Amino acid sequence: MRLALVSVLLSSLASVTVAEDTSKCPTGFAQYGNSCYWFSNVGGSFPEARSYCQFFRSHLVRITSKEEDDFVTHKAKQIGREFWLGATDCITEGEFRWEGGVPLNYTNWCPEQPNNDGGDKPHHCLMLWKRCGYRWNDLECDAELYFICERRVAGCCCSN
Ligand SMILES: [Ca+2]
Ligand SMILES: [Ca+2]
Repeated sequence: MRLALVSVLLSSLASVTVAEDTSKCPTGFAQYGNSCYWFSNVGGSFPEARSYCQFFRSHLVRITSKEEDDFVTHKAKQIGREFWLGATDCITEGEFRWEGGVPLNYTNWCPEQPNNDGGDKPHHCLMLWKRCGYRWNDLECDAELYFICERRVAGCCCSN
């Protein structure tokens, strides 16, 4: 992680610390279902985005249903930015998986994507593509995008 990112990360800590009230999500995270989501206000490469989410005890978002996709897309449209999602095809070309190795059972690819097409930089990382109505596209992983972190709501699912 670059030094600049670390300092941005630390300076934005105040906006993402865990709230002391009854909210099930940390301040700055939006709740939907059993998850909390943070739409970043800083950009970074895919690896930087992943580290950033880990720092906040979360992971890059995994979209596993049409309903969750609608929630994420609606917010992304409101904000008007493109975001990293938490999947790559780094292990096997063409086989996208969420971080942790989970296959993508729900997808919302832009037509003709994923195309892995980046000349000398192939596309291995998943993003919400504004030009395609915020449907999914694969992109070179060192592109700088905003990103979405997800974590379980507090007290959720502890028996699992
Ligand atoms: Ca690829
Ligand atoms: Ca692509």
